[in-house]
Amino acid sequence: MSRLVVVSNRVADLESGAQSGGLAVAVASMLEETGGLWFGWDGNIIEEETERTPNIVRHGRATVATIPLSRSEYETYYLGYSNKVLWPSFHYRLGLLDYESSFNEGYRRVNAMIADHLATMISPTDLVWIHDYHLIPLASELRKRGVKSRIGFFLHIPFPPPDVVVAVPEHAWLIETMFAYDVVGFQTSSDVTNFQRYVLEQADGVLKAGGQMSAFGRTIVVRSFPIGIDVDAVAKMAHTPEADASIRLLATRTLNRAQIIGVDRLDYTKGLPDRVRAFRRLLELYPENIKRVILMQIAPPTREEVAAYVEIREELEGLSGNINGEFGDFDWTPVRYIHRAIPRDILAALFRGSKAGLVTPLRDGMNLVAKEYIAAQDEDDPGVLILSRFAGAAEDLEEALIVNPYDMDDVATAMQRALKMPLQERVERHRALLGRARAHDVTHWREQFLKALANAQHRYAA
Ligand code: ADQ
Repeated sequence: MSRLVVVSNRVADLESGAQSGGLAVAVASMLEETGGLWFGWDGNIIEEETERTPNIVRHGRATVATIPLSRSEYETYYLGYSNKVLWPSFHYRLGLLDYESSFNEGYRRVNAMIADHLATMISPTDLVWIHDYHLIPLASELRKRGVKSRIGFFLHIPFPPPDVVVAVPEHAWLIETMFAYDVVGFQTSSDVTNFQRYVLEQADGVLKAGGQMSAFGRTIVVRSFPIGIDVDAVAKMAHTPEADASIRLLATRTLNRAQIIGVDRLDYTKGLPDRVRAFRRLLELYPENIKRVILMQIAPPTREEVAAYVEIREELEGLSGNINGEFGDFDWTPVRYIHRAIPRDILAALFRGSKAGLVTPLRDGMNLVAKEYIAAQDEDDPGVLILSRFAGAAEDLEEALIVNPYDMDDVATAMQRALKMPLQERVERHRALLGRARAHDVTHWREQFLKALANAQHRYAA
């Protein structure tokens, strides 16, 4: 069997199990099962750009190799091109795009540096799986260094329509590098369509049978592979005696008020201010909820060195404070906002103890929180998932209450409907959603991708 080599910007700490990003959760569970090599940045920043050798640690069946970034690499590759250019624009937020040419230079340099290290660690029979927008050109750098293994790429964030992509500085170069892969995977069929349209319209490409595309003299497989979660692991965490105790305690502390929960990195793509505004609208349109409902928003900090993230935090805190000041009372705080990461088992218990899960991103590749909320529910008395039509998850999770996160009244009405929904309807919707979360779980995602990669025509074979 081929060895699996996974490359992602960050690697999770397999020892402590502390991982808050969706990608880290998915990759960690995969490597613990199959073994192999995981290569990425260790999260450290060194002041001088010196020669580095990867730090290699074995953890069970997995080997984890990490390197630090220099200050300038961090600022140009990570904060710059990845998070001030690709992240906003691929989430359709061109207004937040902030470009300097040094960003693209740093992005190229770091991908080349990673390829220098990795090329010596890869053998031709390895299956190499590269993840996400930080590392799009990595395969082309590896090919320049003679790597002939099968290499696949999975984009965890959306791929926008060509009209948006062409606004990305260096897009022509960037998209051409994607043709150095054997398989390019996206979260949803609309991401695939957007990519195909770009290649047809901007690169004179050709769409072929079996999801293949040709351009730049190369043919690659392009498909969607919707990512999922480990459903049983979340369900188990939500149903331990400790979880039961946490839920009872929560009910006592909140005087049995209905809780609506949101859990998201504090990112401007997640629609948090709009969500809080919609909660205010719920209280205005349906005042019977005053003193009866709580919005619990858990939003750990992320990328705080990018100005847009500081602004979104201030906006969210201002809005939550306003509602609490205006509607709250000595015995009721309408919005409870927690700005830190929470252990995954507590999160699962909180999901189970909440009447509704509010997942309303303005744009999201998939959104694993939606699937975790479903997995954590009591099958006999489940809560209701309210899901943005702009989350990749909405393509599959049809039985959720699908909303437009830009329309406060729409979201407020869905919250009211969720709070009032009869048991039978909740059970039926939940059963269907759980079936979907199971059918498209993390194992299915991984197996489908690796099967496509193993079966891809080996065009680089010596
Ligand atoms: P993210 O943008 O990080 O992921 P998401 O898919 O929701 O978004 O995953 C977040 C993960 O972090 C979930 O597993 C969640 O439980 C966890 N998490 C969030 N807040 C937490 C907290 N306070 N404490 C502990 N854990 C917390 C990116 C893309 C998504 C895509 C995933 C996977 O942006 O669209 O679904 O990758 O591909």
